[in-house]
Amino acid sequence: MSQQVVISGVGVWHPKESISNEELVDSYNAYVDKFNQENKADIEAGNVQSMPYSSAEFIEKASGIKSRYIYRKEGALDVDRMKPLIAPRGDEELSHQAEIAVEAAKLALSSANLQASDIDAVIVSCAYTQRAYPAIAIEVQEALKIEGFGFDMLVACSAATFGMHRAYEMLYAGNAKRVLVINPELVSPQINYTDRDSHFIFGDVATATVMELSDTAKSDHVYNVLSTKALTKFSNNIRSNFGYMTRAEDVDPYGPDKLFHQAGRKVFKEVCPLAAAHIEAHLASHDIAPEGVKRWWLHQANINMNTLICKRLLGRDASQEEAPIVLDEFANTASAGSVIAFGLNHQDLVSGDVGVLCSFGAGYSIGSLVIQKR
Ligand code: CO8
Repeated sequence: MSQQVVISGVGVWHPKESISNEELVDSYNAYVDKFNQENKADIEAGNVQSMPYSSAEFIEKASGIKSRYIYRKEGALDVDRMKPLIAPRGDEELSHQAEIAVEAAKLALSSANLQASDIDAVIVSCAYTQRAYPAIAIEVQEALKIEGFGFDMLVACSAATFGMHRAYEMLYAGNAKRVLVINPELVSPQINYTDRDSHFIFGDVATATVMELSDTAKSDHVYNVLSTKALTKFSNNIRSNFGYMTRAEDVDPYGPDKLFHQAGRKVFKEVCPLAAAHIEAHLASHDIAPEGVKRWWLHQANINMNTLICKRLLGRDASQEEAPIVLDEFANTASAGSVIAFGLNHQDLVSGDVGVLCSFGAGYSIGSLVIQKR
């Protein structure tokens, strides 16, 4: 193969507002007090279960998360609301999700030393899109004045890596010359802030990468994509059932089962070995041993998962330099986590250094790219 697909730019955008564990827990616990007080008689009669308190110490210990960014903080901590308050926008205005996608895209373009007019394909890949159509990618195309084509794709936690996989194939097929892969993870509207098992997990962010062929790439930090590898295996352990069918089903479209929910412990136990085996096999296809990897840009769901996966691969703990953790600041940002880790920790590698970018989670879905600094 004479041509080489590369990642030539990356952008990480986050909202200004954030919520610390302490703020989140104070609000949740106040909600619990209110709920338990309002349902006192039913709780005492055994008809309703009392709600338990959350704890900032638990959250940090169980997940490594200390804070999370949020697109609109107003409303999310209000015990009478418990969801962000986001003003609706008309059809003639830029949608919220396209707006944050454009922010990340501009950062990625600038890091690739390119203009929007250099791009000829846009993939918006993330855990949710705010509507079915027209595609957010096509709205972004219009906002940035990009000729060519665009489409949306959803693969939950692996949307970003799977989107990069599609870009890789499109470039090798000659169907596009430069592709913007954007991950506007505007997840806060789907978080159940009244569920202590999951209220702390997610944060809002938008990431983007530029992928092109090596001979056109002119940025300071170009990464050759040696190959891509994907795996999916159906699991009900992470679900979000909100969707267009609810109108016909006569059910509450915003009930707890319609929002994000999971069996976190099961996910942890099942996904860690799957991810470690997947990465090991991907590296083996290049005759690269895990010790030969300079940096691990892993999915950011839980610090303990990343520790375990690295230990399985390396037989020892990985340092923060080897496997950077960003979820303390960002929390789980659905598919964007590994791209944030890459975006904030890739400039110091030298020519020839190899790294692994890998997502794992809902689906289950695992997506990896073995990349090498040019
Ligand atoms: N405060 C205090 N106690 C708590 C809290 C809390 N907030 N939450 C749970 N507890 C309690 C539990 O009830 C349990 O009590 P008991 O022992 O009495 O039953 C105890 O603490 C221990 O609970 P767990 O066993 O659940 O605790 P874990 O150590 O397993 O930690 C985690 C829970 C952090 C959820 C952990 O299991 C985990 O991270 N698992 C992996 C999950 C994962 O990777 N999920 C993928 C997420 S999906 C994704 O990334 C993208 C999806 C799309 C995004 C959509 C966004 C809206």
